[in-house]
Amino acid sequence: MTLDKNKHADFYKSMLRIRRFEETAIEAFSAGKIPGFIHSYIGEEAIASGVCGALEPGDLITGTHRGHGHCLAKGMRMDRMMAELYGKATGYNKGKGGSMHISDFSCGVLGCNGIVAGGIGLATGAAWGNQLQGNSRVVACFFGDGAMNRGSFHEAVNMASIWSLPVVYVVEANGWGISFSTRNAINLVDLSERAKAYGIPGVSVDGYDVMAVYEAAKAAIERARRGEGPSMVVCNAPRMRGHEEGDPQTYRPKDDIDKAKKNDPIKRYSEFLVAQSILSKDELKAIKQQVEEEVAQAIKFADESPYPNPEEALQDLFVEEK
Ligand SMILES: Cc1ncc(C[n+]2csc(CCOP(=O)(O)OP(=O)(O)O)c2C)c(N)n1
Repeated sequence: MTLDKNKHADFYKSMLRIRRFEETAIEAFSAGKIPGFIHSYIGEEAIASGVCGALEPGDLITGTHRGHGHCLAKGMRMDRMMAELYGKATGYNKGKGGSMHISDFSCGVLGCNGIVAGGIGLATGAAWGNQLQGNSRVVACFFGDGAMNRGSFHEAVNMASIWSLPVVYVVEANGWGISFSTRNAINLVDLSERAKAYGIPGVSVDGYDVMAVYEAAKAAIERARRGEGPSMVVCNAPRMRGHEEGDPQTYRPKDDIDKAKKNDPIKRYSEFLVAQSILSKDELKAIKQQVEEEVAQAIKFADESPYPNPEEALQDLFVEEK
């Protein structure tokens, strides 16, 4: 697939935005500015960037507990994202969602989710809603390889298949569910083989390769938009960091971590862009500069924003009784 230069620049910028957001959030977390947990998306940037790069603005996504990258790739603002992580009133969810529960319906982000596989039912329901409304929206549903073993995965994917729902199941196969290796949890080398059991197309791609992800996602999204039903795209992207910040990964061989880091998807992609004369080193530098400015502004915004008033603690949590 040949892509134009602007698309490559968009992919590079999207991946870098996610990487720099995560690195900066980790620093802020270590400095005690962010409560709770950080499950970083470092190493998985090509997945959200490739999939969201194939979606239309009106399409929908569901994220996971590792969801900052999903939100950024779908077009959410970095400053309000960072403020949400800080628990500030200016955050997307007024600081009440935090790192794992960010949503922005105006961007088509139906929500990240602290419940493993929690988004699969929501995405499938949203796809059913799209079908009933007769609109052409597609839902991309991100989840980890660990989530594939939950019952809701089976129920939702089966339902999407029999009703030909417009949803793409994107498996972020980083090889681990916390400290439990996927190899010990699923007796398959190629996880996309599971798709066969539901009678839907399944494909496995290199999840470090944004172009491969884009190509596979595009085919699946177009199929869904034509009304031909769901697909599964498994993106293999060995986890580059711990499950969460602070995880010492003592359960994992060191060379496994080193191998993942050596393959860094952003480094690989930038080397490819320069070697193929698609973007020059100066053009990459200019994109980096834009991202650095956005990150600096996001941190300043989060630092300077107020915390929500305690009196607002119970607002927006429950549906009002009529
Ligand atoms: C229903 C449920 N069970 C257990 C947990 C605890 N938990 C949080 S993340 C996680 C592992 C998830 O692995 P995977 O789906 O592969 O996503 P990854 O963290 O690798 O991105 C578990 C078991 C949870 N949050 N929700």
